[in-house]
Amino acid sequence: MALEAGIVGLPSSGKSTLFHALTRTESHGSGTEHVGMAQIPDDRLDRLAAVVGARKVTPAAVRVVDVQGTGPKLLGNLRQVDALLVVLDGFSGTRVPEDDLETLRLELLVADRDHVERRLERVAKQAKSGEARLKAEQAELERLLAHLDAGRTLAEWEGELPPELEPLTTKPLIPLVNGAAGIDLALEAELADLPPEEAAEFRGEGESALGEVVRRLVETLDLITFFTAGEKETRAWTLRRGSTALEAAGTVHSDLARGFIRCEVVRWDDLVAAGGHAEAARAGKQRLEGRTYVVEDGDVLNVRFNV
Ligand SMILES: Nc1nc2c(ncn2[C@@H]2O[C@H](COP(=O)(O)OP(=O)(O)OP(=O)(O)O)[C@@H](O)[C@H]2O)c(=O)[nH]1
Ligand SMILES: [Mg+2]
Repeated sequence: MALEAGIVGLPSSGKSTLFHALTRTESHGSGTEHVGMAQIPDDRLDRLAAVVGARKVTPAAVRVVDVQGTGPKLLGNLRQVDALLVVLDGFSGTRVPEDDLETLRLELLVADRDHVERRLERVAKQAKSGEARLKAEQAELERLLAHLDAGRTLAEWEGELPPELEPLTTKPLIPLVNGAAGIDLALEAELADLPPEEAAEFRGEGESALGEVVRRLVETLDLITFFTAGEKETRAWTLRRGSTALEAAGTVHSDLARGFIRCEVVRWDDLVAAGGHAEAARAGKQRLEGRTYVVEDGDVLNVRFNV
């Protein structure tokens, strides 16, 4: 399952424009939620693909969700995302981005408070049965509500939060000022519609502003990239830092995790320098690792499996 980022912001701040720029798909229409994939640019991938003569090249991607508007109910659609991209209007000249960020933090707080209150109502009803577990959850939710009503966030709660709660205020926030002082989303959305070569020509040397957004997202989620480099397909994958070879295998396919035997590992630059898998092996650059091996950024993995 790909990691997921939700886009939030005040009305007309440029949320759908960011969604379009990131995913190159439109976010219009009647639905309350649009989902797309944002590719993670990575120079290493093309160099690997060239060396192994890959027929297909697939970048890693993060899922992006654009919800229409704000308010507790709509923000509730974002309870399962891993991080929030906050779009702030810095282009119209009528807003103060720092103030809007504070407003948005408050909205998230209110959404979490409503969520806790609704859950408390439900659990309190069920707890009338006298079941100890429900009584305990009711008491915990009452303490949480008091904490929130004192103007504090769930991130400031000491101790464990009930796992079912899926709070918004504990998610990492990535603020983006939309405008000349930050990222010009209207321009990025236009560039996203151009063929990649033309967009690159327009940009010249500098890193794409959008690339910067994706980089911040990857950093915030603490992700690393590993590769699979085959002739049929060469592909980049993301993984939480500290994950094992077994978890990496599961990211590629559940069969690879189920039937995991061993894993050949070569660093991407060693593979490129050697000029191919066989050459890298002959040069002693390839090693065999087991399921508990902690995958490093830039590793090329070939999982040996048996199902
Ligand atoms: N000049 C300028 N206009 C922008 C920029 N970003 C967005 N806009 C315009 O602002 C308007 C709102 O942009 P959207 O991306 O639809 O904003 P939104 O946050 O999705 O709006 P809602 O979903 O209605 O809350 C559109 O007319 C955009 O063309 C920008 O960077 N510069
Ligand atoms: Mg929108």
